[in-house]
Amino acid sequence: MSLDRPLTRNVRADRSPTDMAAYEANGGYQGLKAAVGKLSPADCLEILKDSNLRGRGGAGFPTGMKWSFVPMGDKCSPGDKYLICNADEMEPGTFKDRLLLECDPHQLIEGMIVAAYTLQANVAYIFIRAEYFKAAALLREAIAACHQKNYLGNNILGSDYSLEIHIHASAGRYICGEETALISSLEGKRANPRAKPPFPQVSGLWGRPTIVNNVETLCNVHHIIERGADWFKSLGLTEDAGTKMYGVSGRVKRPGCWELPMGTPVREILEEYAGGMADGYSLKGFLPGGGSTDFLVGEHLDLAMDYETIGKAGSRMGTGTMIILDDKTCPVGFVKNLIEFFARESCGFCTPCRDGLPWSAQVLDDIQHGRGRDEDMDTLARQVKFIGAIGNTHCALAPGAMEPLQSAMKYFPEAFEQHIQGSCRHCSGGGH
Ligand code: L3W
Repeated sequence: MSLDRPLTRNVRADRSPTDMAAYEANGGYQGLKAAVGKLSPADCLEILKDSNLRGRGGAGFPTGMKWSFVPMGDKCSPGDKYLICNADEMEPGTFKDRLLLECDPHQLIEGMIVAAYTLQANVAYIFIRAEYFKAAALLREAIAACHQKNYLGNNILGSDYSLEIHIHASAGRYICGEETALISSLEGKRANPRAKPPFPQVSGLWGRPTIVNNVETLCNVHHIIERGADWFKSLGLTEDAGTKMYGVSGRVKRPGCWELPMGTPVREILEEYAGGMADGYSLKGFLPGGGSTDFLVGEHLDLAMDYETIGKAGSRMGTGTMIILDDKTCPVGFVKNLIEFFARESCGFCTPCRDGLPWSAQVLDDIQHGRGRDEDMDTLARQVKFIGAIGNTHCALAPGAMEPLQSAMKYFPEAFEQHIQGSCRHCSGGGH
């Protein structure tokens, strides 16, 4: 059976990714034409809500519900509203948005036009990771082509709706991907997260109603408006609708990224698409959706990769891009590497994150290098409990950092114990 893969249908090597004629020949900008000036923003919002689209950046918050918090009509004080595309992809092991940006920039632009129309925002931004300069150049080309066609600019296609999209390169910090830190950065301030509530939907960029959505989320929007909520729901294998960009990295035969029905089993992604474990390696565990999710293990391979199922198993689907831990890699070193990354990327605003993460990294370094003591396990357990509790920190960065640590201690306690006793099987046996 051939699969309906709306997001990657234009991913091909034989044409330029910014070729407007080729994009249109494959159904491109039909969603825009179906929506702008034809459907009311309220109708578009209803379709979106009905579709069950959930945010693809990591949290899985329902997109239509998020948009419905934006004050509209008489409820909104005069002034601008904003749409921001979060293209600051920096989650460890995550490279799905890069594929969408570099292979089909028009798709994101079309999704953003329909999203901005639904929200009645006249200004939108793409906040893009600084290193994604190739994607930024392609997006600029696509935006210029849209102006020529009057898909952007004043009175789009003769309607009374106007939109400008601007590209803003990130200053290069992981925390800029947190939506309120992103907004601070876009305003030219230090990228510190803000307290929520108020949520950006009510008070975001310059204090105005603002929607921040991930690249993959926005790429879905015009397909849904054009083809309907039932079509979108029919793409998924489970309750969570649509397709999903899944990825696998680590010691597998074919690391990569694929668009598959939402809810595809973990085993199928790993074995059929990533080709299974590389020769000489077996699976020890996996982080389902980037570096800030909890480990799952072999017993979870037959679970559906979706928000609900992976959540019930004690982790999160996150970005849907798995990082594989193999049997020859030391879990202690693996987790220390992640915690060091998060410690370095802390904004430094709150004490548990600023001081707690380097402390955790130091304890792990001691354990890894033969300076560990039995009581270090209690210290790590206390840190996991305190730093990992949402509410003890200013934002989700530090609790996210604790997820791989707490689950490594749960599933691979022997690795920590062996290190403390001076005989780690992975490290002494020529592991990594
Ligand atoms: C109104 C409420 N709105 C939540 C909205 C909120 C936001 C969205 C998700 O972090 C996670 C993080 C990373 N009223 C609301 C509400 N909202 N409650 O829903 O919010 P939230 O707070 O659940 O998550 P977040 O702060 O957006 C995202 C994890 O994803 N992650 C990281 C991914 C990183 C990338 C990247 O590099 N591009 O994707 C991976 O797992 O740890 O927990 O819009 O306003 N009551």
